[in-house]
Amino acid sequence: MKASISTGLLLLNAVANAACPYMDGGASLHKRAGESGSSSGLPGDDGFFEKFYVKDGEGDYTTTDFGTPVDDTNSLKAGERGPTLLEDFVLRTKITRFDHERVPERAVHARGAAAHGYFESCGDFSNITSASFLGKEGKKTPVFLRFSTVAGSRGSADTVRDVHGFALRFYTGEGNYDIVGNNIPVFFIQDAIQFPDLIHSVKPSPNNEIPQAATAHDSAWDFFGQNPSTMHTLLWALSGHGIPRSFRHMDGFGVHTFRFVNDAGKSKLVKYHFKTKQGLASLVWSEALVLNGQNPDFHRQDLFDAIESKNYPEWDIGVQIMDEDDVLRFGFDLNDPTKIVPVELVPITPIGKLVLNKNTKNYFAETEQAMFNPGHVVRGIDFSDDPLLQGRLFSYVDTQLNRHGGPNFEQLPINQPHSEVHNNNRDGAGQNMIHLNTAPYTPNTLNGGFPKPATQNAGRGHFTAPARKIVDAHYVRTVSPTFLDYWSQPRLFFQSLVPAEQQMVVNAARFELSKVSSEAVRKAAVAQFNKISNDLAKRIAKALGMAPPAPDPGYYHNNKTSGLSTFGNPLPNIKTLNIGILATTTSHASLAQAVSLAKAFKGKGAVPKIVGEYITPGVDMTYSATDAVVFDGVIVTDGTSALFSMTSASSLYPPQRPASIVRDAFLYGKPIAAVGDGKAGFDVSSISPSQDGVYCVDNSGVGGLPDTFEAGLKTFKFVGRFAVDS
Ligand code: HDD
Repeated sequence: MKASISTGLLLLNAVANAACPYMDGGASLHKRAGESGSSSGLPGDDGFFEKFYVKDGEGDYTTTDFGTPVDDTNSLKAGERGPTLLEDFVLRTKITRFDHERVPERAVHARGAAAHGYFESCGDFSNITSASFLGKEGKKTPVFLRFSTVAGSRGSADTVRDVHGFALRFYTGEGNYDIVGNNIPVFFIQDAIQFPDLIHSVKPSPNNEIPQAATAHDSAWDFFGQNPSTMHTLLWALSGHGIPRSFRHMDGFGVHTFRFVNDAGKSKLVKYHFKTKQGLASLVWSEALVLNGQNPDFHRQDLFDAIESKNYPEWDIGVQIMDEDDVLRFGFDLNDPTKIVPVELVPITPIGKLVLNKNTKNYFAETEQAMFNPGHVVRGIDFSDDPLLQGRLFSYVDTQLNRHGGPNFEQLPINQPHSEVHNNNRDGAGQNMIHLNTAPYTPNTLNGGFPKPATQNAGRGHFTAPARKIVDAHYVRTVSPTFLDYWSQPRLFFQSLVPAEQQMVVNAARFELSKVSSEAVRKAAVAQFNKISNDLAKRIAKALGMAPPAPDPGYYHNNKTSGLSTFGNPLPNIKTLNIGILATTTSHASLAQAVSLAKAFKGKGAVPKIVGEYITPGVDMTYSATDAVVFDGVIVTDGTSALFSMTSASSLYPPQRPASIVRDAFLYGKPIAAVGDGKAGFDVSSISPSQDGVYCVDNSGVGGLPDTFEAGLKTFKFVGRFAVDS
């Protein structure tokens, strides 16, 4: 597309041009004559951005923002060596624009990455919801999904321990619908009024802004210890769910209970689940720590690369569907966001799949300016009385006003619905539309009565579920007694984990609490853990040098549920997994073997990288610049034994780097393999080839290695290597 910046033409063409959704009277403000607009041809891509907004910047001379062609590479000076003149509008406007490039980062979830894609409905669900995107089997709706961490600032590292945001927008034919969820199905608090307290406690200390993107400090644990509602989410965050392998390898949840409402006004309570089709996978903590330095962009890079290589991540979307009368039926309150509904009580009904198939083209315009809002709902969707959700409905609009300094943020390309907008909202900072209606009020006769209010029965308007009602009650500032069991479900979670992941929780709590300096805060936290499980509390207390607490069994039970452990199932395939193939540039045979193994793994959809001492044909990366953390499995080729000698250090890379890659991969639970004398890489760290996930073959057996190793990669983490408290 030729450059499309000349705003002077834009408006004139707009009125003459094709129908546009964004303006009274239906004329386009954005499409220019000669612009064809194009979609990528991918399913669900309606070409919205390309059609209306993409500017490629090629071919034209530089202009100012107001269209005057100028030279913006030299400032205007009084003589060649003289001072710059205040008159230089080119300099002043360029610098002013630069000074204003940043908008305030998100108050929470500042660090994130996003992609476009589509949702495909797997049925006609009009019997339970009138939401149009669920009205027909095979119906595709464009989506935008942003992943994030919560506590860190915009420049923080990806692999910190945190709850991860899963904010999904559907651009439906009847308006934008946002599910602003997380990868953990519960939340820390039950009332939005506590949100500033929660966030103040987890954010860095006000005096020195330490630590960044971490809860391993006194104030966070002070808050957790004093607010037992945090316990359930905290346990999830301390498990593998807090340090996912990638955004693609985590589930998403809507967290709150919502309502589906059909055309007739009949409603159901629903909870959303987004099940990753890549399989659940997690890092281990020591690995995550190294990754923070090795590649702080690890997760956003993974997402971007997967989509570029056409390995489009997918999630199955399902809902747990409950009747209005079920709200207190299960022994807890469905309006309490600290509770899951175990799948044994209510199974998940599939409603479709989500596919991400298109990267953003401009991080700021799309990812940074995306303004999600749980209050973006469409006909067929309604809220619940969850007090956390109710408060969020205020907060998200308010925060966008702060970030964008005015009320017109919904007009930004990424925020615009792909359906028509008609209303009498007017003016404000950054208004893009030229509204032609001179009767911007309702009711009116001068504009034929338009736009008219849309209702349940006219104009397919959004409507509140008729079944919603308030009970006859007094105003209170208190917690509902139906919200007060804070410990049964964290116990259910802990008991549903495999022992190795339970140990991860214990170790994570030990790590975090060891960094807490206040003894009182540590004691309060252990007391809360003890209400969940005496075993858990004793194991944590041990590392903190505290006496083992006596059981506090008020909420102890023996129940378990399924599907909660990150280590429950092998991955479905090895596509996009990174394999480090260690070779040496001193041996042709080693490199040739590496190349042939790489070919075999590429055939399986994996991403092999050949590592050598220096860059030469065949070598992808050097020992000086890589580490075990960037690989999901490591293979050592034959002919490399000299690399592992403890006495012959090479100046080409940090001391013993090849040996530490093999050793660390083993310690992080990854599959490792050696061919021929590459076994020296195991011997130097006393790694026994008889262990699970450790493969040794001679040169004659190298042909079968890809298949064997594939099975190891699917297992992903060999948790038998991790010590568990006896
Ligand atoms: Fe929130 C952003 C998820 C409770 C106030 N939240 C934000 C994002 C996600 C969530 C994924 C990032 C959206 C994006 O990618 O742009 N938040 C949740 C979940 C919650 C939750 C799952 C509980 C179930 N949030 C919550 C409460 C409040 C907020 C109770 C305030 C009362 N959240 C915000 C915010 C943010 C935000 C300050 C920051 C930037 C933004 O909204 O757009 O308004």
